[in-house]
Amino acid sequence: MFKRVLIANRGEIAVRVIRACREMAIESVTVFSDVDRKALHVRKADYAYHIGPATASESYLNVEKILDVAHRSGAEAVHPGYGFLSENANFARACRDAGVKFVGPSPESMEMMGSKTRARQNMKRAGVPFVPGSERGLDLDAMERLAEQIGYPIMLKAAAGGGGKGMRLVSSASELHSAYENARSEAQRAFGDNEVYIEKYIANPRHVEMQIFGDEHGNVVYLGERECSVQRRHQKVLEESPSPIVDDEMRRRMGEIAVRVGKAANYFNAGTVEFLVDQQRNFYFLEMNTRLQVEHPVTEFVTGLDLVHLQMHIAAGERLPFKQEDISLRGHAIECRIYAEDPDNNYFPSPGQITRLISPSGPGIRRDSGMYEGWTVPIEYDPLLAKLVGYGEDREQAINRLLRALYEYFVGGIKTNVSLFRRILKDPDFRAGNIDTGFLDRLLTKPSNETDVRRPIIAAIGAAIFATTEPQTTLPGATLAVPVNGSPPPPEPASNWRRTARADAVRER
Ligand code: MV4
Repeated sequence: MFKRVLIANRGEIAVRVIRACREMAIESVTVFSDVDRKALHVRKADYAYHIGPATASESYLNVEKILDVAHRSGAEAVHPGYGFLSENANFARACRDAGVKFVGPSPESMEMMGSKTRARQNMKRAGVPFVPGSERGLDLDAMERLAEQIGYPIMLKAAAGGGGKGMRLVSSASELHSAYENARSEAQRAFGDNEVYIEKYIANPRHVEMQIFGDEHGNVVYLGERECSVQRRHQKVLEESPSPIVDDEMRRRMGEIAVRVGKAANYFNAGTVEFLVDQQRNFYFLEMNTRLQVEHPVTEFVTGLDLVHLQMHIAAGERLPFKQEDISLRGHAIECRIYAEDPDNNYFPSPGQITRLISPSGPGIRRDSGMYEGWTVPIEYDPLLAKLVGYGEDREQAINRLLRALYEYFVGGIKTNVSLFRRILKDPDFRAGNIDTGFLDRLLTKPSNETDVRRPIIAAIGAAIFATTEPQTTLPGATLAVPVNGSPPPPEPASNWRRTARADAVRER
């Protein structure tokens, strides 16, 4: 096993990987930019190196600087986390050339999945069902003919795209020409590649993804699915495992197809195969993510595995320590992504100093966080602060534990989306498992307690009481100085319990 690993990331995922390193007696090396000097990952790591200004291209995305730290620190491997360099095949290749092990798949696998048309060609050969359409970029003539054949509405997608960038919905033949020109120029600007292909449009799909894991000896297994339909503007908000619509039989079919995808890509380490699921529960390969994902904790809960430990063992050349039949799923896990964003201002990013932080815990709760009281959330990066994950024997227990934990959560000084999860988890459609990729937009157009006009007044009263009762300034049992003029001693300070109960009572519900 490695003795020292460089973590080329920041925030909660860097902390997550540091924790795994500590458990495995691996020394952790981290990097930080100017605005991250006081970040939690810097405090928790064994070593931390300054790599430059806040601008990611000059710090967390800078291959030379990251590899320079790997050499100077003596790290034998690099864990990329998610985002930043995690899906950059050139970085994985540069690591290989520099003799530093990349904790992830091969650059060749990453390249295959980086182009959606290349992925579709390979999946066709491997017999994987994907959304009907073209396997390569088309010119306008060919596009018009295929669109007629498939039938409108259709979607145009950029081959180099992903995560919703460079997509166009086309409802009729008359719209195709201009949509095609727009999609091409947008793709050229965004990705430096104007290849555009066509897919049949799936209305109100669900987004379900399958976790896979491969070793460097050709073995690939699946570790169950995650339901990721609760999203807004292609940003996931809440994920769960298992999916409420996937039964054992569908899981086995989807899992076997995901393994076929992995094998067709000579895939190793952690990967995720994304599917679109239509209203008849047909599912289609969409794309593959060649990294550990934000939402991996829900899979860890239901499988009982530690995916980061597993990543390290696989990167060290070991074989998968289990076979498919050894994997069993138990219970239900749901993850809430806590973002620094303002629910009253269209979920706009809300950076700033965290002046007060009260964090939940208790039965079935896991919190992966990159924040602490007193820390200032920088504006330069993704506003994800923490992930709150609830586990239960069944979905209802997971929901109830999460709701309880969300009521315990208090983040002061900045705005967060904590209140949004209280709405989602109480929503009858959500509780019934009736969710698709349009669920959250529909929920946000419904009126809620959160838009009550009395809210600012209630909040102001609550804040005033909170400010005078928290934090505690007098030790319990301590008597205040008795004035010399002989007036009666001041009343006993309220007990800790009473202060806390008062503070709780005035916080928004
Ligand atoms: C689609 C689709 C409907 N039909 N493709 C959006 C993100 C990108 N990875 C794929 N996306 C979609 N592709 C066809 N042929 C609907 C979406 C889509 C979506 C997919 C997954 C998760 C959330 C989504 C939200 C809106 C649209």
